[in-house]
Amino acid sequence: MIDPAARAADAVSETRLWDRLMRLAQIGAIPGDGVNRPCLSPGDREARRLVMAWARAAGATVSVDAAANLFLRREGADPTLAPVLTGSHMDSQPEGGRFDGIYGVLAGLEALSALDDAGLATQRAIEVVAWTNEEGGRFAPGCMGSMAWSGHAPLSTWDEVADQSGVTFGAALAEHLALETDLPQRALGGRPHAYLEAHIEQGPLLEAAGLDIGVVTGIQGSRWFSVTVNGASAHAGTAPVGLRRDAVQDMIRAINALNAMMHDPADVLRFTVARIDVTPNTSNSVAGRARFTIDLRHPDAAVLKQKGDAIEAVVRGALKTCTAVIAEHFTADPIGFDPSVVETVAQAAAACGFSALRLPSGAFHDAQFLVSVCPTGMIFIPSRDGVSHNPAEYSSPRQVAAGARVLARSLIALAG
Ligand code: HGY
Ligand code: MN
Ligand code: MN
Repeated sequence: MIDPAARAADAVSETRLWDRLMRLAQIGAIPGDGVNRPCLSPGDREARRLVMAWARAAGATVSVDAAANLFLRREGADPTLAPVLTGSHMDSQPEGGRFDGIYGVLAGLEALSALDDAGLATQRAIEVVAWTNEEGGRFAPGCMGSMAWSGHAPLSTWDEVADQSGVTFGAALAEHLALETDLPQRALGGRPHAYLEAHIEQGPLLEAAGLDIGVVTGIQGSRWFSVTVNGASAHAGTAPVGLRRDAVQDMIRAINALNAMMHDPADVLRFTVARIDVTPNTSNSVAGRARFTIDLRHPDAAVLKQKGDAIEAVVRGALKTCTAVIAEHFTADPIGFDPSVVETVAQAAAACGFSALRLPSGAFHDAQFLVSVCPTGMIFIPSRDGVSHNPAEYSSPRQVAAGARVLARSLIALAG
């Protein structure tokens, strides 16, 4: 009698998983094999309906909560036991790839289908979740669905957060939920037995080392800020430079001062300014306002605190003629995953005959907010050239299947 976990891993179908990934990649496809599928958009809803259809065909039940987190549930033998949760997110960056997030949802669904194909029952139910707005691309910050679900912040926190067209998160969520009233509703929150998320590494380490699987040990911390520099718009031809309150020039001074403060010779600290909005944003009006975002990351909580807390003073010290408003929008502390879940993943990878490396995650994930709710872990598969948040993001059919095999084995171990 072959060990059930081995049967589950063997029943994972590389073809079925790859075909589903490529089918989802058609929803919101952009040139260069990329995807633009913002959360709570028509494309997001189309993708969800497709995944729900596949889940129902595999005998799973579907439900959604007040944050539009989507759950696909496969019953266990004992309904009184807390379920094992797996999954990730379905929303993408505006110029994202075909694997970030959606891979973890489809790998979870593939594990359910593999259990069915192998004729296996588990003691605990297994639920695959698609968290709302992990990316924070359309509505900042990210991880709103998992933060609301885990009690990290109330859902109403982000009601007034607007996207670039002025639509608020609250309005987009209400519109979305009204289009999914045919789905069973469930309460926001829960206490699963464990949570395990499969995801692409989004970095170069596994590929560089020629390894199959990442046994993720934790996630570095992240802090998101916005800086709004307020000056006065003026005529580009007539206003003397000496009398201007030029928000763009002061923004540049502030960013240069921050670059100096954030410089890390060891290249561990991650400081990114990647979104800039200028008003009135015309070539012949001196900018009255300039807003830029800060994405700050580090594995050491003390460094993250020290550098993040210093931002306001450094910005204010750099300004010449303008004022500034600095706000923090997202704080995710560095976390370590549960050693028992990490070990479960390591043993599953070994049992599958895959080479593996223990490593922390440079990217944040919904798993960061599950750590406070239940024993949590992650599985990585390699990313070609370490590229992600870019249409060129790629993992091979063999790699996506390997991650799903390790996930299937791990879920069997966790769900009994
Ligand atoms: O930004 C991140 O780390 C994640 O990929 N959204
Ligand atoms: Mn992701
Ligand atoms: Mn991402």
